[in-house]
Amino acid sequence: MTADFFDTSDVLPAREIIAEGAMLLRRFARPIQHDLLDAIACLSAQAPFRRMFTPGGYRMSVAMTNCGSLGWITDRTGYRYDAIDPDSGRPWPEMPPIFRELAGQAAAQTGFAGFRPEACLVNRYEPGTRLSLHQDRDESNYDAPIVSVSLGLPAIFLWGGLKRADKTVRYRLEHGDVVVWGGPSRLVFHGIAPLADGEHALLGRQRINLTFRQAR
Ligand code: MD3
Ligand code: FE
Repeated sequence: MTADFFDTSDVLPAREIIAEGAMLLRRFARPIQHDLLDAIACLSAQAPFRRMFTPGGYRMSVAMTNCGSLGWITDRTGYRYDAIDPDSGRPWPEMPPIFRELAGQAAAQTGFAGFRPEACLVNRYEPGTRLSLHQDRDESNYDAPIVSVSLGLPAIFLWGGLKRADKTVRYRLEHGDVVVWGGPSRLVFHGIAPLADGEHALLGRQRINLTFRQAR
């Protein structure tokens, strides 16, 4: 088994620090990947992915849905959290217990005990899809972190500063990676570079990202 001497995949640091308050747990979600994908199939059958419009009139290239008691939406009138899916007129699907547990465990591991997200935004990327640089500031409570889970094709995550013009650093986020964004990192500008084409063994030509939020 000499080849294994240089295989560091099982000795990666538990937490990689991106910035103060931003911690990457590589592959953290992999043990429950199948449960996560089953739950995403179930919730997106009830609340299908859709491309929403921004207040500026552009249609986003990312397709989105939500689960939990609140969901993030955007339309011509603005960005907000709402208990009702505007496409169906019904509440968003309930947050699957496995989602809640994953988010809570990741937050606890990185020093944010008692994380109770009521919203989970589910983003779907296909090759070419991007998310331009933005801040997440529609939540009323910036003391709580945001927990993100990457599934499927890898993405280049752009990590900026507190001003839009600050230079960005690139991180590759892969299947199963979980990042907790809190403290001084909570209001940092960030985005996703256009998704490169590829084929993922479980998800095919797509990337799905979950973001767990305490919206109020
Ligand atoms: C840093 N999503 O939904 S996840 C978003 O991959 C969003 O779909 C991206 O940005 C995605 O708003 C990036 C990483 C992420 C999420 C929220 C953050 C990083 C963050 C909030 C504050 C700081
Ligand atoms: Fe964001």
